[in-house]
Amino acid sequence: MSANLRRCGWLAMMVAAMLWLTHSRSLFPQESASIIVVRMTDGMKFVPDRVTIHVGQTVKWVNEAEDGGVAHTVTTNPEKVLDPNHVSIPDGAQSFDSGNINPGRSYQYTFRVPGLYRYACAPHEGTMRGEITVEP
Ligand SMILES: [Cu+2]
Repeated sequence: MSANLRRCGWLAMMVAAMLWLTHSRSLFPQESASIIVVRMTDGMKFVPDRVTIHVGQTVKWVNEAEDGGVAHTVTTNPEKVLDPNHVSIPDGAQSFDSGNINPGRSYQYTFRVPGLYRYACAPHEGTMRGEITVEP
């Protein structure tokens, strides 16, 4: 085999590899694109507290407190909060409740039913509330 042919084969392999890379990225869109992060801060807030997503997208709540900090929850369950008017879910959806999310931990939920979700952190519902609008 001549040196030219060998170089040609190497080039073809490089082109194939690059094509595969660009193609596979479009076949498997990066997960981060569909996961929205909401921080749970030491200031007892959800940041951002209003998020708009589409059906099938996932919201991940992250407790950014250091070790020894407070636990938070994410709940749409009216039985988990003092004031049931602080939470609501659209018709056809099921309520969810994270339970305690300790410092450094997270909780995620994938929204399948469109509509407005109003949620709260049960221990801090006075200041810690948020909304997720899920578009079809
Ligand atoms: Cu909290």
